[in-house]
Amino acid sequence: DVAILVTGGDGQGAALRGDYARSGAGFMVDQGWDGYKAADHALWRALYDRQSALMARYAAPAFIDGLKRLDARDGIPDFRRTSEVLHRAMGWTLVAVPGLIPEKDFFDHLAARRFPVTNWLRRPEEMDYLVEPDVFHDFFGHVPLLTHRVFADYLAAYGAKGAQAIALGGQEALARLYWYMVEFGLIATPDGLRAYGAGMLSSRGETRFCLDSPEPHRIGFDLERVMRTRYRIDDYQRTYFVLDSYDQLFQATGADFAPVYARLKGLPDIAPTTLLPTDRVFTRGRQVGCP
Ligand code: HBI
Ligand code: FE
Repeated sequence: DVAILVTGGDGQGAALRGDYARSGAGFMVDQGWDGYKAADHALWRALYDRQSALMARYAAPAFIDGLKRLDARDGIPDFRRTSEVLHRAMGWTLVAVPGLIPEKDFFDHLAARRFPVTNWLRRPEEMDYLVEPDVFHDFFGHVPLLTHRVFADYLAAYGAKGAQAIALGGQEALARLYWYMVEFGLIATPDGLRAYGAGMLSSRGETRFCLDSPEPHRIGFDLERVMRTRYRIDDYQRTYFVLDSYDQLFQATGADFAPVYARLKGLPDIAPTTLLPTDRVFTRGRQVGCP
């Protein structure tokens, strides 16, 4: 039964909410845009307004630019329309999926410049938090940066690395790279640190926490450091990694990861709260209340 399980980051699994029975190749489904109700669009606008109000202070300039270009405030966007805009800009399209899909299919979509977007919206009582990605997380969080040349190219290059990772036992390392640099990435700008990750920018609480809180570490990006660091899926992150530029991320994926995975096999994982002497520290977190 495909609906049962997709294994999350560090091995945690969960039952999934979407309708997987209707999905075809690559778990693609019809978005079913005509099926959204007025209440769904209203909830979208509430989420959108709440979140977009925070962006000027917290989000990276490239994210803010992309969000404006998507013109998605009025209601849950029709992916066919957004795909036209994205395809003209960067060669990406959006495909609807029922929710989390197996890693292999996920990587294949990214490599083909198709971004999988969940087609259902959370319930009103889940405004602040839900476990699985929904259309608000996937679209508001991820799609704006698909309008940015370098980041869009990075994400496709990332997807193209999936098959090798699966063959060499590097999935965990590759998944951590996604988690820290696509879901929860920070970037240094002339005005200070800014967030560009979908995980924090689709969450009202973590948008503020990731930049304002004295608790988490903020450490300069280093590919192998990121790949060795475990992460939490049930709470705000204890460490965020900081890019100097999206180019830095793209350059890092230019390397062959086979020797990287081989090296990582001999090295221990790093806990989410650990700071190493070799880290380039932007801020050292207090890590209060963390084991
Ligand atoms: N499926 N729809 C969806 N969205 C994701 O972000 C996603 C996924 N499947 C697997 C997956 N992410 C992770 O394993 C990534 O770390 C690769
Ligand atoms: Fe995501």
